[in-house]
Amino acid sequence: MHYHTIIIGAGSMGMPTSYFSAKNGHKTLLIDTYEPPHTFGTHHGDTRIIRYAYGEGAQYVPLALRAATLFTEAEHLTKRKLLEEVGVLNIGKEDTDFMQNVFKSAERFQLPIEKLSTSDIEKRWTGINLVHNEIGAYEPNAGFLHVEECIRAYKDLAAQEGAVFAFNEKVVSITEGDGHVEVKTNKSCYTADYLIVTAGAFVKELMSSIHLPLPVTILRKTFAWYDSDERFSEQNFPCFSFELENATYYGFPSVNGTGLKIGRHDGGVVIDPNKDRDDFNLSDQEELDEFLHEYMPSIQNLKFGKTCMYDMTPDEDFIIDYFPGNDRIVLASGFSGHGFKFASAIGELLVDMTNKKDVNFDLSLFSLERFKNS
Ligand code: PYC
Repeated sequence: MHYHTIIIGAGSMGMPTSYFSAKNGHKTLLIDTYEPPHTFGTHHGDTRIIRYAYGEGAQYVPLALRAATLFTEAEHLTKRKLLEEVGVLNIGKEDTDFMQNVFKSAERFQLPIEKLSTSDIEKRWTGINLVHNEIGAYEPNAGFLHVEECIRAYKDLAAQEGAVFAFNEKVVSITEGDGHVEVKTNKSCYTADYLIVTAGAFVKELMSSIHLPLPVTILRKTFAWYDSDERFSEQNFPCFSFELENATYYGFPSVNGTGLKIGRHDGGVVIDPNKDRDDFNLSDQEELDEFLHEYMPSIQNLKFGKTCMYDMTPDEDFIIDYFPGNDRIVLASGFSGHGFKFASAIGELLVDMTNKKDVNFDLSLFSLERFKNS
């Protein structure tokens, strides 16, 4: 069977990509080893932060703003609630690159941001205890996305636009043909004019099968929910990140009484994504407890923890590029634990890339070229 576009990987990035491709009138096939939403990739765990005054660099801001517009559009089209504007509070020492970048991003793009002192923060959110002279950057219109709902919304939209799903099919080979690309799965063989690979943690093995080694490391990560009182509810508490001297933590208010959710962004253990991950364990909990003990001391009782995966690049910037020497293949990978918020905009731009349309974003940060000498 021949398609205009085949997308491998129906998770965070692939699902919206299939919608934008089909909406463009392209005969679109979306392949995944499982049927999303599921817990085998990088799109589970209820919530992901969406923020615009970007501490990782101002180059991300237009992409984040476009993503919010598209998620909101998808909300209206599907009547599913995707984005909650509960605010995001970034906390750290004023002189860190991250905090400086948050303020620079806000200034450059005229984003609403409040600069808060230690005592401002402690008075406003009495569950927080700051001990090292940290300051805050509060972005009131940022918040979080309901992850699985986002996947369901784009799955519905893609189906409505006529995208074909090949779920529960595992890709076994990709072959570059003359003017086309061939994809074999354990069940069938497909060809297409264009291939978009959004295979998350499985990208590395797929790309190495067509001789493109990627500097992407797959890490086991953990996050957990804790009992929390009304001060930490989504009505009263924002999403947060703490950029500490030796660690970065992030978290979410208690959504519908589920409890405060927290995770550690840095660190993690290298794993094989094809093997079962170790369950959330005591040492995972200790890492979170240590942070909570110091910064949110009233939070003490773990409810439950989960594990997930990050596909990390060495510089934590994404990979969004054409396959070297073949612009029929587009690659989006290495989202390094902070990609979900951009998923809708990335879906749209990947389709623009296959259409050879001018992409409205500066993608130089995401090029494969940057790894050339490493
Ligand atoms: O993008 O805010 C974020 C984030 C924090 C941890 C993982 N992602």
